[in-house]
Amino acid sequence: PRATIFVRFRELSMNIGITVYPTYGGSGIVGSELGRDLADRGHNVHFISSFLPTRLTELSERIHFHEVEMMSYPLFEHQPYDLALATKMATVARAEKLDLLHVHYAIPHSISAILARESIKQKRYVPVITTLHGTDITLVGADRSYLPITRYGLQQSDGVTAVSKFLKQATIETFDFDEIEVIPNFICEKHYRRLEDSPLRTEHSPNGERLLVHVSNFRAVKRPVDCVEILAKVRAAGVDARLTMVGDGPELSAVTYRAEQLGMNGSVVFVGKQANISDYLGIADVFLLPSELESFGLAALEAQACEVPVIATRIGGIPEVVNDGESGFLSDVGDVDKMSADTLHLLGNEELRRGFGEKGRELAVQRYSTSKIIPQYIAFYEKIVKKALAAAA
Ligand code: GMT
Repeated sequence: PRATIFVRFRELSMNIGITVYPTYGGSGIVGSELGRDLADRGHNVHFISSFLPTRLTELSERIHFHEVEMMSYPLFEHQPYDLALATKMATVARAEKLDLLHVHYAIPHSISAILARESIKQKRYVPVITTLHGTDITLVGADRSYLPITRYGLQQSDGVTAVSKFLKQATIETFDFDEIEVIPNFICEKHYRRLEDSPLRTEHSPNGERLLVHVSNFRAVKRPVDCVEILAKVRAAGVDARLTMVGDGPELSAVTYRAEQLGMNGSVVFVGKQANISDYLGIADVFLLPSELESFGLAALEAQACEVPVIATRIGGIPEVVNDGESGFLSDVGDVDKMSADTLHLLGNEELRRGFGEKGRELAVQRYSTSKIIPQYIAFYEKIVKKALAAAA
């Protein structure tokens, strides 16, 4: 029998399945915030994941959560999460009459979604949209062990988006696949803004010290140790500065060790994972993002929205987000001399620093506000659902 596709009319709401890594990561944040915004616009959003995504603190009439259940069996050395996810996706797609499945991060989510789609297509064809975020292409996907299956996931998805032009180009080069629409990440400009007179600022700069902030998941690719090197050079130049580091991850012990070696212990504060990153960005003087790889650099966008100049590396998608010499300064990876000199330049000229902050907010709101980006996703959904309908007719 021919596949049946259930399409709603343009003016009606869609039933959208979203899968993310629910942990502390950019793709999880983007997928969760996209779902929340879609629900605010009247769509029904069904998150399908191993647990409730971090940023999704509340469910509502239009936001639903379906937990992937895992059967534990002694024969399995590793539990087959991908299969449990595919099963859950298929079950939810039928029960909730999903119009599409939108997965964030290719591995394994796109493969599970394709499996789910294929397993139920005689009853209902549910198009799969894959959004590429970064290491799903540049590290994990490019690794020999995952490359063929990642390519298959791209080819078999009904639609593919990437969060930056850089990532689209990287996907073309690695996978020889170019049917990709670039839809950049976004910010809610009401949530991300400068916080004047916040008690947190007094807590983190008790004696009026200048405040550097870093936010990441402390993986090696983020080079968080460079932040401590920059702080040490800034302080050695006679500027009374402190560094607040938000997040947690495998590099944390290397950072604390280096801070101790450099005698910076008293000037660095580690606050761990935080639900509200804007509380910290909103009080910063300068934001540090010395990453080795960054397909977009969501934290840099969030900092700019909070009027904070960004000191970052000239890699991946960062130059698409940060205007070098206007909203921040970019350097080569590992060039902590230049990054600290740029930080000192900004801290030494308040008018310049504030000007960079204002420019960053202007860029963030003009290019990346939810009101600009979410409609691009909705238009893409409509295009893909229509295409799938036409193919089945
Ligand atoms: O690719 C990763 O490292 C993980 C991923 C995530 O899920 O946190 O981060 C990527 O996606 C973010 C959201 O689109 C981007 O802002 C990050 O730049 C990107 N990270 C890298 O490319 C290293």
